[in-house]
Amino acid sequence: GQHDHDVDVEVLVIGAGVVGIYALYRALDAGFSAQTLEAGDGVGGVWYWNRYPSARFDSESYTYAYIFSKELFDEWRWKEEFATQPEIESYLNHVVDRFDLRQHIRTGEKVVSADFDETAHVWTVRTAKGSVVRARWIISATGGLSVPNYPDIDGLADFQGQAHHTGAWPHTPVDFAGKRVAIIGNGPSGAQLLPAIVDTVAQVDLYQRTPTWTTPLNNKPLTDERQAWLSDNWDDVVKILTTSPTGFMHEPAGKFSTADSPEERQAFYEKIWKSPGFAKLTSNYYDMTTNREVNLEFCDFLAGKIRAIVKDPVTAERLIPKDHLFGAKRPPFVTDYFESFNKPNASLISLKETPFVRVDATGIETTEKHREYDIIVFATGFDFGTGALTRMGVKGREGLDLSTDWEDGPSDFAGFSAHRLPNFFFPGGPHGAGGGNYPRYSQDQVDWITGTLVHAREHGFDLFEPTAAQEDQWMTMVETLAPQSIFSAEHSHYYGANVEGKVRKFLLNPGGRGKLHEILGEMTSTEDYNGAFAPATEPVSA
Ligand code: NA7
Repeated sequence: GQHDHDVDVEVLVIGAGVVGIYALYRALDAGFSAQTLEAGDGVGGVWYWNRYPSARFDSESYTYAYIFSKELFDEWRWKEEFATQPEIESYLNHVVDRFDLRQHIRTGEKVVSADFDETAHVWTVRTAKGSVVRARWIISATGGLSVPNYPDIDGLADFQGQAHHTGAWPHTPVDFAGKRVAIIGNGPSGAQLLPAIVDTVAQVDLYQRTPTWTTPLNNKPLTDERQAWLSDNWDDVVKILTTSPTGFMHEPAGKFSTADSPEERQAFYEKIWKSPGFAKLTSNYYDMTTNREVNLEFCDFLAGKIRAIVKDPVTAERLIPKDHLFGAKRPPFVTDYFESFNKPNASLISLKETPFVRVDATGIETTEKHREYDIIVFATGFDFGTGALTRMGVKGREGLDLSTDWEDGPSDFAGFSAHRLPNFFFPGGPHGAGGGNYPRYSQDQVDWITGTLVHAREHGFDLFEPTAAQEDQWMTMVETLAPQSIFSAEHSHYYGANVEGKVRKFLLNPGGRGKLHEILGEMTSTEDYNGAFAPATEPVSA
């Protein structure tokens, strides 16, 4: 290939999670010299850090996993429809070795600054350890859910027991046996952890701020028949996963709620309750998320299920959401969540009724009383979308500084690039994921990004930067369609609401795959991507 003498490496990938591993694979496969810097001491990203008991997929294992290689699919056998973290971490390590990527990945290297040389068109990246890498292109696959969010409670630092965040879980397994445990937060992480430890601990209290429409995951072993079917129908599987609006394989309902009588609707809801994972959204009535009446009817059905499962009526009422419709917040899909509250050693504490007063050396005090704990678990989520990018010391053109320029919310193009941020891509970034299967959205982005780098090489461009007009077009789409997104509840991490002091702006792509490809298609209609590419300052080849 060509040699670029100004740089150490043509493509620098930051992060070796699901998206970063794929970006590295694609860049090398396209013939670029490439390297990855990863903050953790191992690969896996989310699946490296979130090692709490029973952390698992709630997308089907084979729809979340890579689909670029049928050989990879055929060689790897998932144990369950929804795999647990240790299996996922093994898989990602397997992929890294299988495609000979490990030699290109430097772990334990946390990026602390990235500066762009506007004359040479080169990024200089520095790490906490003092490593320096000069690269033409950066693909920052630093994750949407990678910076843990902690609650702001008085006295947090005074606690003398163990305290762990689900998203920064220690490598030495935490011994829960006989312990008094507090779990703060009831999103997917807190909801997964509770049933996993309830039979081991002496006592577990789950501190809930906002109830969620949690439904059963309906996990099961991945059968030989299913594996064989997936393999035999691989081309169709790939087609569905790369074209369906959500990136899932669930059968659509094929009907609106109005097609069924009230009795038929109840029977349909029973079927939905028993369906796997996200099928409760993707296989539900077409108008479930747009028709308030039918959504309220489904919420009544779910509330009935909660009342039937949870024996203590006060706890049951506390667990039923009153402030948002089904699907408006990203719902957790978890086995035995509500059932856990029937155990004599588990209780639910409503922070709406009895807020935190303070944490002290021995435990947590609410307005109701003080409770002693050995372990406090923060299942309090992440600084979603922008958290990692704004903490990495990224400085673009004309003084662009992500740490301050995005204080009022991120401004970007296609959820992976930005005006005044040349040659810098961030797949899986803010406005990246739509309402669907995260890796499938990120795959679209990585394929487009690496395709664009090939285009640049072929046409002698060494500078890519979306124009202000292109960014405006994208951001107008985001702002216009945000109110129509299914994840429209403003009290959610998709609006930054879980992070104290964070501006409330919608952080997903509300236009989904359709709008993404439409807007990218407009950009790529000319050789210079309608002004996004500038000609190379000097010949790229030696
Ligand atoms: P989530 O889904 O952001 O959930 C965080 C939970 O923590 C949620 O219940 C929050 O309540 C709660 N929380 C956050 N801050 C506080 C404070 N200060 N006090 C009390 N409770 C608090 O994070 P997860 O890790 O569960 O899931 C992240 C992603 O993983 C998820 O989207 C899937 O992609 C899988 P709130 O609702 O804000 O009132």
